[in-house]
Formats: sequence, structure tokens, C-alpha cells
Amino acid sequence: MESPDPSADLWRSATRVLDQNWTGRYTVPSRTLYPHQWSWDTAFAAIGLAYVNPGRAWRDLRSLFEAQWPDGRVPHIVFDPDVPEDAYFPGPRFWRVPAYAGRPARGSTGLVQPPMHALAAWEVYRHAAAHGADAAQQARVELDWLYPRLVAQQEFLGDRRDAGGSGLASIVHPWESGLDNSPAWDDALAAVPADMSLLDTYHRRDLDVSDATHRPTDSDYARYLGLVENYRDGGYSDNDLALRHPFVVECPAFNTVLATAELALAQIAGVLGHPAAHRHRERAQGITAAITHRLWDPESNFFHARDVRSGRLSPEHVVSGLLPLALPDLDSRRVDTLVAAAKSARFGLPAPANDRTGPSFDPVRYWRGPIWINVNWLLRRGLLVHGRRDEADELRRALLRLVHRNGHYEYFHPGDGSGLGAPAFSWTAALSLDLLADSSAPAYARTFQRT
Ligand code: 2M8
Repeated sequence: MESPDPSADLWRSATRVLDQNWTGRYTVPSRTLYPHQWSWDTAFAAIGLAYVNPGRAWRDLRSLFEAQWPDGRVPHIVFDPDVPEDAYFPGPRFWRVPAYAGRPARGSTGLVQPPMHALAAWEVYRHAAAHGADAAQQARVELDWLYPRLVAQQEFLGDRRDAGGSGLASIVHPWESGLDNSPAWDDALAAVPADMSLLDTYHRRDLDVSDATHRPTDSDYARYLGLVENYRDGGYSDNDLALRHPFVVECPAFNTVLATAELALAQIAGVLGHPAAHRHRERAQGITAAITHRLWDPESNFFHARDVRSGRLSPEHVVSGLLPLALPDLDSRRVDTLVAAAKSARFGLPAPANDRTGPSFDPVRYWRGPIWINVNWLLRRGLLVHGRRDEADELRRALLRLVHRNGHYEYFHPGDGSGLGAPAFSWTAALSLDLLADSSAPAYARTFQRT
């Protein structure tokens, strides 16, 4: 596909990052920091690959879903058996996931991540025809293969993970949120014991390859490991989660993605001639209602994570509280309130991961202050869904400017925009391609470098 002029260098560099991070079967998020396949990263990569290599987008999604568990869960990391155990911690040996019949010989974790994949599959399908008749035909075959697997993923999250009985999926580990180190988990994590001796037993590989001031603290990391051990030693069972597991939380962003997935599944079901389209739309409405009912705080006028065990809402204002904007059925009063919050001194667009005015704001520690492209990409979708065209275009230009000036970094400093974390990061590159290719906002190509 032709790159939109005059953004050709950004287009080329983004394509190069995705090429460099392609292993032959899937895209790694980063060669240095994340040398395996990550779940929601795969979905974001596919959204970008839709423009430059749809065959690879489908291969990526297939690789991930080939590792889906019989209970429907899609693991948050699928390990590459050719990568040494010590290249990433915690690796396959720590997770001790049982081998299931029919699964390929790739280990995985037992956690999940936000189910972005239905939306990604829909986006790849939508763009397939632009690549010719063969690509369009392949897209149809791939959708057919993926659809029942995507439905199983939703059922796992909607049934097995509805620990609060509220119609929302709970996460059992901060890593499941994708917004791993967000202050949204601080309250719930405070009740999780930090066994510091785990850090004597295990070596934090992330600190070998990145700056410790950017990464989670040791006490948070000890809690992360303890949570994995608890879930793992319970056989990764989701029975009686709220009683047996010390971290069970309903996240507004995770559940927004869950609802968005139902809407994408409705579209996919329509293409496949499947009668379930209506049911998927109803589910999306049900999740939207539950998010509004359970996670909106009328005092703060914002969405917050709920700790299912204590029943408390997190007091933090973080970017996940803005993401329900992506729900088409969100009422207009809340839409207005969220847009105002996004543009307020707390955030500003592009939105940092955390409230700039709050005490937990840290401009370099990951998910506690920096700007991430993926959550802003979701926010932009929300603005578009609710007809906020001008704000969406402005955000699009700002995101592209940020990446163009600073590179395809994992995250960006919310003050000076400098690149932080891993360079050559896949979802930054992939979503830049999607933002660049947006033909509905052609003005971008003329203005983003100047403004
Ligand atoms: C980060 O998470 C991993 C653990 O899953 C880590 O910190 O080692 C998060 O930013 C997560 O959202 C992302 O999927 C992953 C790979 O990019 O990195």
C-alpha cells in the first residue's frame, strides 16, 4: 500500500520496526526487553500490519490463538522455546503451565491481557480488500478460524472471571491489565503480602535491560511474583477467586476492551453469516451498563477500578478511567465529563497514564506517568465514536508528532516528549501506521510536522 505523503519517513521507520521485530511466526514487542509473544501487543501489531502485510497479521494472531487454553483463556505471554530461559523473567519454568493435548510445544503464562484481538481481527479483515482478491479471500478464511476462538476467549472472561458476580471480568494480577504498574492497583496491592525473599530466589531480568527508576519497585515486584505463585499453585483455577486469591479487581479499561470485543464480534458474525451478531451487541450493552453501575464514582465524576474483595473503588484518577469513552453506548453526560477530564490539567491530550496533579504521578516510571500510544489510540477511537472529530484529529496529530520527533519508543516523557523504555517498540510503530493511514483525516499529512 502507498504511504501517505509527506509522512513517508515515519511510515518507513514504523514498517522497519515491525520487520525487525518479526520472528517468522509472530511479532515480539521489543527485541531487548520482551523477547516472546505478548497477547495484546499481538493485537496492536496486527492493526498496523493490516496496512503493510496482512498475511503476517493473521499469522501473528494465529500463533497466539494456537496457544489458547482449553478453558478459553488466551495467555498473556506465549514463550518461544528457542529463547533461553534467562532472556526474560518470569519465564516458562516459573509459570509451570501444564501441557495440554493439541497445544504446540510453546510454554505460556496462565494470566490474560485485555482482549483486543476481536477488534484487531476486524480491522485486518476490513483492510484486506485493499491488498487484492487473494488477501480478501484469506481474510475470510482467517476470520472463520478465529471467530469460535474469540468467542471462547470472551466466554472465559465473562463467565469464569466474573468474580464479583456483576457482569464484569476481574483481573487477578496487575499484569493482566496491561497497565501493569498503574497506581490504580496500589490500594488493592497493599493487602497483598510482599515476600521480599522471592527477590533473593529470583533475578529481575527487567533491571538488567532497563533503568530501575522506570520499572516497578522491588516491593511491587515481590507482590507480583507472590500473586503468580498463588494463582499457579491453585492450578490457575478461577473457582472462588474472591475468597482464595488476594488480588481481584474490576478495571474500567479491561472491561471497556471486553465490550469493544463484543461489538467487533458482532461485525465478524455478520460477515460470517452467523446468527449471534445480535447477542454480541446485547453483551456489549450489558458490560457497558455494568461498568457504569459498578465503576463510576458520582463524587469524583470518574471511572475507577473496584477491588472486589474489599468492595472499594480505587481513589486514583488514572488513564484507564478515561477509556470507557470508547463505549458507544456510554451516556452523553458521562461522555462530556470524560472528554472534559481528558482535556483538564489532570491529563491533557495525549493523555499520560496517570493524573499529572496527583501524588502518585511519576513522569518516568512506567504506567505511573508516561504517555503510551496504545491507550491514546483507544482514547482517540472513543472521541471518534462520540463524534468529537476535532479533538480526535488533534490527538492524532499530536501522537504522530510525538513518535516522529522521538522515535518508536515504548512510552514517552509527559513533559518533554522524549522516548523512554524500549526503543523500536512494536505497538508504537503499528499504531503509528494506523494513525498515518487514516484517510478520514487527510489534513494530518500537511500539518503534523509544522504544528
Ligand atoms: C509490560 O508488561 C510486562 C509483563 O507482562 C513486563 O513489564 O514485563 C506492559 O506494558 C504490558 O502492557 C505489555 O503487554 C508488555 C509487553 O509490551 O510489557
